[in-house]
Amino acid sequence: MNPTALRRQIDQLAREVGFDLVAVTDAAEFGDDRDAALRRIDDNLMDGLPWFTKDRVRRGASPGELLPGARSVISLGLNYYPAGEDADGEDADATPPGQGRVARYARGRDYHRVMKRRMRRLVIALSEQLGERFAARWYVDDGPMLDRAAAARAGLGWFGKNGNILNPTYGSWILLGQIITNLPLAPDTPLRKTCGECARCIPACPTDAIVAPYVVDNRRCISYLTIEHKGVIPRELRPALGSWVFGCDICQEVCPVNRKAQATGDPNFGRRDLSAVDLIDLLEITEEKFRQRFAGTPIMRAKWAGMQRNAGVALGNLGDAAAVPALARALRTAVPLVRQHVAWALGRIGGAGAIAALRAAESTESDRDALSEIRQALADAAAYSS
Ligand code: B12
Ligand code: SF4
Ligand code: SF4
Repeated sequence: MNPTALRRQIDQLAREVGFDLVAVTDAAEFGDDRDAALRRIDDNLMDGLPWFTKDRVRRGASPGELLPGARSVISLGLNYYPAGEDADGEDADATPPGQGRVARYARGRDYHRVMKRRMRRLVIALSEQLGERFAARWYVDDGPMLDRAAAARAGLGWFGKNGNILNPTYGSWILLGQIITNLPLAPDTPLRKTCGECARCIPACPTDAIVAPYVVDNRRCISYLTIEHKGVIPRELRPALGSWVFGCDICQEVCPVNRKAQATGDPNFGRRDLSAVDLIDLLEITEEKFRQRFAGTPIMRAKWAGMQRNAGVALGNLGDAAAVPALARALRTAVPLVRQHVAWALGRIGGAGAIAALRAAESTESDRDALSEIRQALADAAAYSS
């Protein structure tokens, strides 16, 4: 098959198995991206992700090391923008009171599984059509490759100043993956588009995590804090989390390129029951019910206690006294990590009920860190009410 026909075949098969975007780059090293990622590690901006090592970056930047004989990288994009949403700026997803927000990519099935299955089908279908086997390895997110770097060089989109890859049709609401192969494919050219003068996403970030254009400080990003981070959320960052309980979409919601985003027709994404989650239910959910409710979704990654912790912080931020009885119950019964955050929430809400719950817990709390949070929360509550 000649290279043009082969390329057309790949485009068609990729769409048949369920991808929205396909672009190709060669298998040369991603030298500039490797260096940028190594610098990011040196600057401590990837702290908190112990698996994101220099060795991993070096290996991932070199397709030939991941697949001996690699000639091409097929970059694939999957649109996950939920149907039924008005893609018109920040108000696209007004969350009802008492509800926590879940990032759009997580409102459905775990995309790693969805995309890897499709990539496998694509490789099998292609080898059937070619009548021969070829070498291929595929990665989605959890592999060592820099997924965005591959997408940018293949021309699937351009790097936005919020770090995300933007596509002219789908904006940044796309998940990325790539197939490295020994097939010699004609590469596409990178897009010439840029963000231009726009910089809206940078001041919009509530935790100031976008420390410079294209540079996100992992430790400040709400996505890290609510999903990957398993410990205590720094007190000074908690107010900025707002009602996000899993991930964060703010730097994408404010992006003008995303105004034109098209909704996906893919039933794996856009579960309405996950767009807003009742915070008190989430705080009080049992581990068994948590597993039943969120099985197969990315939310499982934050784990039961992580999501209870996040619910506690979000309830503190909402500041509604109606949450005090549930927070007080959690202060007596939840695991220490959650007790720490619900103590903070009670301190923020304040009032007689919250103070009484904190005082009662102060005399029985056995965990040193939780006790310290309870005492700080009592001081906070006193300061707010004076
Ligand atoms: C670690 C990680 C995170 C971390 C750290 C984020 C980060 N900025 O690196 C955390 C947990 C915070 C995170 C958050 C999110 N993530 Co994430 N994450 C990853 C992961 C696993 C690695 C990213 C990585 O290598 N970072 C290292 C840095 C160095 O890479 P980079 O940020 O892309 O930086 C490049 C640019 O800065 C560029 N560059 C440097 N200087 C300059 C200068 C100019 C002028 C230009 C143009 C470019 C440029 O070079 C760097 C290297 O290529 C990838 C999957 C993968 N294997 O690649 C997913 C991935 C990046 N995440 C993804 C998503 C969806 C998200 C969230 C939107 C989820 C959410 N809604 O909560 C947020 C977005 C946060 C943000 N604004 O970036 C998608 C992005 C899809 C897209 N359209 O871009 C990916 C690709 C997963 C996937 N396979 O789809 N993520
Ligand atoms: S995902 Fe949220 S916290 Fe992270 S950089 Fe974007 S706006 Fe900031
Ligand atoms: S908000 Fe503006 S600067 Fe940020 S990614 Fe979108 S276009 Fe680029």
